[in-house]
Amino acid sequence: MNFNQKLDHAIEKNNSLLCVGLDPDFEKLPESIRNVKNPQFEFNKKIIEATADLVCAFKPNSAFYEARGEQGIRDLKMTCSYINKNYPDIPIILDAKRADIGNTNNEYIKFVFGYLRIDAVTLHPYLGHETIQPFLELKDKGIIVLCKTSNPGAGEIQNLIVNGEKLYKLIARKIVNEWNKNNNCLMVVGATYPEELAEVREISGDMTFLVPGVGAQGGDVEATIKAGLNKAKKGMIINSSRGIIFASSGDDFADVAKKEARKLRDEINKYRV
Ligand code: OMP
Repeated sequence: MNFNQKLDHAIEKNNSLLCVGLDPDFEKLPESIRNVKNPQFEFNKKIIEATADLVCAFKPNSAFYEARGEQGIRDLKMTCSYINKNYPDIPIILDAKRADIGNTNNEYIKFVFGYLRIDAVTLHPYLGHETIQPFLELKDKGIIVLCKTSNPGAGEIQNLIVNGEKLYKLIARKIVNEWNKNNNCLMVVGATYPEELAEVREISGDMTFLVPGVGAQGGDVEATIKAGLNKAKKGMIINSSRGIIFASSGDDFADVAKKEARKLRDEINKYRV
Protein backbone atom coordinates (compact mmCIF):
# COMPACT_ATOMS: atom_id res chain seq x y z
CA MET A 1 0.00 0.00 0.00
CA ASN A 2 1.46 3.40 -0.92
CA PHE A 3 1.14 6.55 1.20
CA ASN A 4 -1.89 7.95 -0.58
CA GLN A 5 -3.73 4.62 -0.30
CA LYS A 6 -2.85 4.34 3.39
CA LEU A 7 -4.02 7.91 3.97
CA ASP A 8 -7.26 7.29 2.08
CA HIS A 9 -7.94 4.18 4.11
CA ALA A 10 -7.43 6.09 7.39
CA ILE A 11 -9.64 8.97 6.17
CA GLU A 12 -12.46 6.53 5.42
CA LYS A 13 -11.99 4.37 8.52
CA ASN A 14 -12.05 7.29 10.96
CA ASN A 15 -14.16 9.62 8.80
CA SER A 16 -11.48 12.22 9.42
CA LEU A 17 -9.21 14.75 7.71
CA LEU A 18 -7.62 15.61 11.05
CA CYS A 19 -3.92 15.13 11.73
CA VAL A 20 -2.70 15.45 15.30
CA GLY A 21 0.72 17.07 15.46
CA LEU A 22 2.98 15.33 17.98
CA ASP A 23 5.05 18.35 19.02
CA PRO A 24 5.75 17.54 22.70
CA ASP A 25 7.58 20.68 23.78
CA PHE A 26 9.35 19.35 26.88
CA GLU A 27 8.79 22.51 28.94
CA LYS A 28 5.04 22.23 28.40
CA LEU A 29 4.65 18.60 29.44
CA PRO A 30 2.72 18.04 32.68
CA GLU A 31 5.12 17.75 35.61
CA SER A 32 4.11 14.17 36.32
CA ILE A 33 5.23 13.21 32.79
CA ARG A 34 8.42 15.29 32.74
CA ASN A 35 9.87 13.13 35.51
CA VAL A 36 9.35 9.70 33.90
CA LYS A 37 12.02 7.85 31.91
CA ASN A 38 10.84 8.55 28.33
CA PRO A 39 8.73 11.66 28.84
CA GLN A 40 7.99 12.64 25.24
CA PHE A 41 7.18 9.05 24.31
CA GLU A 42 4.94 8.52 27.36
CA PHE A 43 3.12 11.79 26.61
CA ASN A 44 2.70 10.89 22.92
CA LYS A 45 1.54 7.38 23.77
CA LYS A 46 -1.36 8.75 25.79
CA ILE A 47 -2.24 11.28 23.07
CA ILE A 48 -2.06 8.58 20.40
CA GLU A 49 -4.24 6.16 22.38
CA ALA A 50 -6.79 8.92 22.99
CA THR A 51 -7.01 10.15 19.39
CA ALA A 52 -6.09 7.23 17.07
CA ASP A 53 -9.72 6.62 16.09
CA LEU A 54 -10.25 10.31 15.27
CA VAL A 55 -7.35 11.07 12.93
CA CYS A 56 -6.13 10.36 9.40
CA ALA A 57 -2.45 10.84 10.35
CA PHE A 58 0.01 11.73 13.10
CA LYS A 59 2.73 14.31 12.44
CA PRO A 60 5.72 14.52 14.77
CA ASN A 61 7.89 17.58 14.16
CA SER A 62 11.54 16.59 14.45
CA ALA A 63 12.56 19.86 16.17
CA PHE A 64 10.89 18.98 19.47
CA TYR A 65 12.88 15.75 19.69
CA GLU A 66 16.19 17.01 18.30
CA ALA A 67 16.11 19.70 21.00
CA ARG A 68 16.59 17.01 23.65
CA GLY A 69 19.50 15.35 21.90
CA GLU A 70 19.80 11.58 22.09
CA GLN A 71 16.92 11.28 24.58
CA GLY A 72 14.61 13.10 22.20
CA ILE A 73 15.65 10.98 19.21
CA ARG A 74 15.01 7.88 21.30
CA ASP A 75 11.53 9.17 22.24
CA LEU A 76 10.80 9.95 18.58
CA LYS A 77 11.88 6.47 17.52
CA MET A 78 9.77 4.89 20.29
CA THR A 79 6.78 7.00 19.20
CA CYS A 80 7.07 5.90 15.56
CA SER A 81 7.56 2.24 16.52
CA TYR A 82 4.56 2.44 18.84
CA ILE A 83 2.29 3.80 16.08
CA ASN A 84 3.60 1.31 13.50
CA LYS A 85 3.04 -1.62 15.86
CA ASN A 86 -0.29 -0.67 17.46
CA TYR A 87 -1.95 1.53 14.83
CA PRO A 88 -0.47 0.30 11.53
CA ASP A 89 -3.39 1.84 9.61
CA ILE A 90 -2.48 5.38 10.63
CA PRO A 91 0.22 7.04 8.50
CA ILE A 92 3.04 8.98 10.14
CA ILE A 93 4.32 12.22 8.62
CA LEU A 94 7.69 13.49 9.78
CA ASP A 95 7.81 17.25 9.68
CA ALA A 96 11.48 17.97 9.08
CA LYS A 97 11.54 20.24 6.00
CA ARG A 98 14.50 18.41 4.42
CA ALA A 99 16.12 18.39 0.92
CA ASP A 100 19.83 18.98 0.35
CA ILE A 101 22.62 17.96 -2.01
CA GLY A 102 22.92 14.29 -3.05
CA ASN A 103 25.03 12.58 -0.42
CA THR A 104 23.33 14.53 2.38
CA ASN A 105 19.90 13.51 1.07
CA ASN A 106 20.93 9.86 1.27
CA GLU A 107 21.51 10.24 5.00
CA TYR A 108 18.19 12.02 5.52
CA ILE A 109 16.42 9.22 3.66
CA LYS A 110 18.13 6.58 5.82
CA PHE A 111 17.06 8.38 9.00
CA VAL A 112 13.45 9.12 8.03
CA PHE A 113 12.45 6.01 6.10
CA GLY A 114 15.07 3.50 7.26
CA TYR A 115 15.52 4.19 10.96
CA LEU A 116 12.19 5.82 11.88
CA ARG A 117 10.05 3.93 9.32
CA ILE A 118 7.93 6.99 8.58
CA ASP A 119 5.37 7.15 5.74
CA ALA A 120 5.86 10.74 4.53
CA VAL A 121 8.20 13.68 5.02
CA THR A 122 8.04 17.43 4.47
CA LEU A 123 10.62 19.02 2.12
CA HIS A 124 11.39 22.57 1.08
CA PRO A 125 11.79 23.29 -2.63
CA TYR A 126 14.54 25.91 -2.34
CA LEU A 127 17.41 23.81 -3.71
CA GLY A 128 15.38 22.71 -6.74
CA HIS A 129 14.11 19.55 -8.39
CA GLU A 130 17.47 17.77 -8.32
CA THR A 131 17.43 17.72 -4.50
CA ILE A 132 13.83 16.55 -4.32
CA GLN A 133 14.39 13.76 -6.88
CA PRO A 134 15.85 11.10 -4.49
CA PHE A 135 12.68 11.48 -2.40
CA LEU A 136 10.39 11.46 -5.45
CA GLU A 137 11.83 8.08 -6.44
CA LEU A 138 10.41 6.54 -3.25
CA LYS A 139 7.13 5.61 -4.92
CA ASP A 140 5.39 4.32 -1.80
CA LYS A 141 6.21 7.34 0.38
CA GLY A 142 4.45 10.69 0.65
CA ILE A 143 6.64 13.57 -0.49
CA ILE A 144 5.21 16.79 0.91
CA VAL A 145 6.68 19.97 -0.55
CA LEU A 146 6.25 23.42 1.03
CA CYS A 147 4.18 25.65 -1.26
CA LYS A 148 2.52 28.42 0.79
CA THR A 149 3.41 28.16 4.47
CA SER A 150 1.23 29.31 7.38
CA ASN A 151 3.64 31.75 9.08
CA PRO A 152 3.03 35.53 9.07
CA GLY A 153 6.18 36.24 7.02
CA ALA A 154 5.51 33.56 4.40
CA GLY A 155 4.94 36.14 1.67
CA GLU A 156 8.40 37.70 1.91
CA ILE A 157 9.80 35.02 -0.39
CA GLN A 158 6.78 32.96 -1.46
CA ASN A 159 4.83 35.96 -2.87
CA LEU A 160 7.73 37.32 -4.97
CA ILE A 161 6.80 37.63 -8.62
CA VAL A 162 8.75 35.16 -10.73
CA ASN A 163 8.03 34.64 -14.44
CA GLY A 164 4.98 36.88 -14.03
CA GLU A 165 3.35 35.05 -11.11
CA LYS A 166 3.73 34.60 -7.38
CA LEU A 167 6.41 32.12 -6.46
CA TYR A 168 4.08 29.80 -4.50
CA LYS A 169 1.92 29.38 -7.59
CA LEU A 170 4.95 28.58 -9.70
CA ILE A 171 6.03 26.01 -7.09
CA ALA A 172 2.53 24.48 -7.12
CA ARG A 173 2.71 24.16 -10.93
CA LYS A 174 6.14 22.56 -10.76
CA ILE A 175 4.98 20.04 -8.16
CA VAL A 176 1.89 19.12 -10.19
CA ASN A 177 3.38 19.16 -13.70
CA GLU A 178 7.02 18.14 -13.24
CA TRP A 179 7.65 16.54 -9.85
CA ASN A 180 4.63 14.27 -9.42
CA LYS A 181 5.56 11.59 -11.96
CA ASN A 182 5.08 8.85 -9.35
CA ASN A 183 1.85 10.29 -7.96
CA ASN A 184 3.47 10.56 -4.55
CA CYS A 185 3.59 14.37 -4.13
CA LEU A 186 1.56 16.43 -1.70
CA MET A 187 2.07 20.06 -0.79
CA VAL A 188 1.92 22.25 2.29
CA VAL A 189 -0.56 25.12 2.15
CA GLY A 190 -1.28 26.99 5.39
CA ALA A 191 -4.78 27.43 6.81
CA THR A 192 -3.95 31.06 7.59
CA TYR A 193 -4.20 31.97 3.87
CA PRO A 194 -7.57 30.66 2.60
CA GLU A 195 -7.56 32.80 -0.56
CA GLU A 196 -4.19 31.46 -1.57
CA LEU A 197 -5.37 27.97 -0.64
CA ALA A 198 -8.21 28.32 -3.15
CA GLU A 199 -5.74 29.53 -5.81
CA VAL A 200 -3.45 26.57 -5.21
CA ARG A 201 -6.44 24.19 -5.36
CA GLU A 202 -7.25 25.63 -8.82
CA ILE A 203 -3.74 24.77 -9.99
CA SER A 204 -3.46 21.37 -8.34
CA GLY A 205 -6.45 19.27 -9.35
CA ASP A 206 -7.12 16.69 -6.66
CA MET A 207 -3.67 16.61 -5.04
CA THR A 208 -3.71 16.32 -1.26
CA PHE A 209 -2.52 19.27 0.83
CA LEU A 210 -1.02 19.18 4.31
CA VAL A 211 -2.72 22.14 5.96
CA PRO A 212 -1.26 23.41 9.25
CA GLY A 213 -2.41 26.62 10.91
CA VAL A 214 -5.78 25.88 12.54
CA GLY A 215 -5.87 25.93 16.33
CA ALA A 216 -2.95 27.80 17.92
CA GLN A 217 -2.18 29.81 14.74
CA GLY A 218 -5.81 30.94 14.40
CA GLY A 219 -6.71 29.67 10.91
CA ASP A 220 -10.46 29.68 10.23
CA VAL A 221 -11.72 26.10 9.84
CA GLU A 222 -14.76 26.89 7.67
CA ALA A 223 -12.83 29.13 5.27
CA THR A 224 -9.99 26.63 5.10
CA ILE A 225 -12.16 23.63 4.30
CA LYS A 226 -14.28 25.47 1.76
CA ALA A 227 -11.18 26.78 -0.02
CA GLY A 228 -9.16 23.59 -0.03
CA LEU A 229 -11.36 20.54 -0.57
CA ASN A 230 -10.93 18.62 -3.80
CA LYS A 231 -13.74 17.17 -5.89
CA ALA A 232 -13.98 14.09 -3.66
CA LYS A 233 -14.56 16.34 -0.61
CA LYS A 234 -11.18 15.42 0.80
CA GLY A 235 -7.64 16.18 -0.42
CA MET A 236 -6.63 17.84 2.85
CA ILE A 237 -4.76 16.73 5.95
CA ILE A 238 -5.69 19.35 8.52
CA ASN A 239 -3.03 19.52 11.22
CA SER A 240 -3.40 20.86 14.73
CA SER A 241 -0.63 20.35 17.27
CA ARG A 242 -0.73 22.67 20.34
CA GLY A 243 -4.50 23.21 20.07
CA ILE A 244 -5.00 19.52 20.81
CA ILE A 245 -2.03 18.13 22.71
CA PHE A 246 -1.73 21.11 25.09
CA ALA A 247 -5.44 21.91 25.42
CA SER A 248 -4.96 20.99 29.09
CA SER A 249 -1.70 21.39 30.98
CA GLY A 250 -2.88 19.04 33.73
CA ASP A 251 -2.91 15.28 34.14
CA ASP A 252 -6.19 15.11 32.22
CA PHE A 253 -4.34 16.15 29.02
CA ALA A 254 -5.21 12.98 27.08
CA ASP A 255 -8.94 13.17 27.86
CA VAL A 256 -9.04 16.84 26.91
CA ALA A 257 -7.01 16.15 23.74
CA LYS A 258 -9.57 13.51 22.78
CA LYS A 259 -12.44 15.99 23.25
CA GLU A 260 -10.64 18.67 21.23
CA ALA A 261 -9.72 16.22 18.47
CA ARG A 262 -13.31 15.02 18.21
CA LYS A 263 -14.59 18.60 18.17
CA LEU A 264 -12.20 19.63 15.39
CA ARG A 265 -12.75 16.47 13.34
CA ASP A 266 -16.52 17.01 13.51
CA GLU A 267 -16.23 20.70 12.68
CA ILE A 268 -14.12 19.86 9.63
CA ASN A 269 -16.68 17.24 8.55
CA LYS A 270 -19.51 19.75 8.91
CA TYR A 271 -18.01 21.74 6.02
CA ARG A 272 -17.27 18.70 3.83
CA VAL A 273 -20.86 18.08 2.81
P1 OMP B 1 0.46 24.22 15.81
O1 OMP B 1 0.56 25.65 15.39
O2 OMP B 1 0.84 23.99 17.25
O3 OMP B 1 -0.85 23.60 15.44
O4 OMP B 1 1.62 23.43 15.01
C1 OMP B 1 1.75 23.49 13.63
C2 OMP B 1 2.77 22.45 13.15
O5 OMP B 1 2.79 22.47 11.71
C3 OMP B 1 4.20 22.72 13.60
O6 OMP B 1 4.87 21.48 13.74
C4 OMP B 1 4.78 23.51 12.45
O7 OMP B 1 6.18 23.35 12.35
C5 OMP B 1 4.08 22.86 11.24
N1 OMP B 1 3.90 23.75 10.06
C6 OMP B 1 3.35 24.99 10.20
O8 OMP B 1 2.92 25.41 11.28
N2 OMP B 1 3.26 25.82 9.10
C7 OMP B 1 3.66 25.42 7.86
O9 OMP B 1 3.51 26.17 6.91
C8 OMP B 1 4.20 24.14 7.70
C9 OMP B 1 4.24 23.29 8.77
C10 OMP B 1 4.55 21.89 8.47
O10 OMP B 1 5.35 21.66 7.55
O11 OMP B 1 3.93 21.00 9.03
